[in-house]
Amino acid sequence: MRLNEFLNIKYPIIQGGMANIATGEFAAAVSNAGGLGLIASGGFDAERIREEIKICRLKTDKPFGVNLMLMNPDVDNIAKMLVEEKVDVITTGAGSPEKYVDAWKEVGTKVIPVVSSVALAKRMERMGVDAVIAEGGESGGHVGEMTTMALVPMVVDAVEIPVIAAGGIADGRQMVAAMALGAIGVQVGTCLLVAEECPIHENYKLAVIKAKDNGTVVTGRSSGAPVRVIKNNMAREYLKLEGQNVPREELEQLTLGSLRKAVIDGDAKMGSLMAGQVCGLIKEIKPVAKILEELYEGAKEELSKLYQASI
Ligand code: TUI
Repeated sequence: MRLNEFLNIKYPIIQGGMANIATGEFAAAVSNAGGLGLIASGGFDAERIREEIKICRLKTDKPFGVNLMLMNPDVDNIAKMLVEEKVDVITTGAGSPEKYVDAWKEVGTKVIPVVSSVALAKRMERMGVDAVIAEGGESGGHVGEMTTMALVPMVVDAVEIPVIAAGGIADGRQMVAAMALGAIGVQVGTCLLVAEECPIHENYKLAVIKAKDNGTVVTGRSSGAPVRVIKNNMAREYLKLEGQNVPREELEQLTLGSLRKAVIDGDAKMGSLMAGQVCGLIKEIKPVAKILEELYEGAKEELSKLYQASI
């Protein structure tokens, strides 16, 4: 079964969480364009997310979801609020949703955690989740160690539930590759940063377009809070702080605080511009509908080329 049938959407494409970026309005734009839009919870409290869910429901009649960032200080309240709101889908990131899965499943929500290892994927399957998103370290934001190319087929072999691929996917070639690895669909984030509807400062979008193949870096590897961002003064400063025994929580706050600086103020030098390695493939700002259509149609075209060429 393909992800679009599984979620009752047009394209087998889920939007990534994108803390401080993916509002209800943006998630609705993604869902209206045929993907699964997600409201991000990183940086928001439970009541703010409830408001965003309301906005999303006003702006779309298509399925949408919420991404629960498990390091959010208000995580317990958000998890409880999500039981009340009965959203279509909950994806989770940056931790294990163990405590909450049963309550969400009971109200009919599809639960799809992001995992960065085979062991986590198996643990999630035992918990009774509906699918997992196997996310490679090419992605933006909080990252694991494995690459998408290595992780996805290992997770596909290790679990019976459907697997969605994420990390390093921005065009049709990469989408076909993800399906060839056994994924039923993909999750994308970086290519949506440059959507016209994406509510980030234009400087952030321009930095994504300007970044080349080596334009991102992972900060926080040594302190246990690895986050991929566009290389700038902030990233260099963070890397320096890491060597000075600054507590993990403080570094996380620094990252989230400076994420807002990038998203709202457009501070491309001192803001934390979370983005994946695929930045180098992204060339222009476009409507979200065009980004999703080109990704899907591009994948179909690449697949037929592969079929004709054989190997
Ligand atoms: O969550 C993400 N990406 C994110 S979250 C985020 S907000 C943030 N801001 C500042 C500091 C940190 C985060 C930005 N980007 N991706 C999904 C993901 N989840 N990747 C890896 C994991 C993961 C890691 C550990 C999932 C589960 C896990 O479990 C640990 C355990 O054993 O409980």
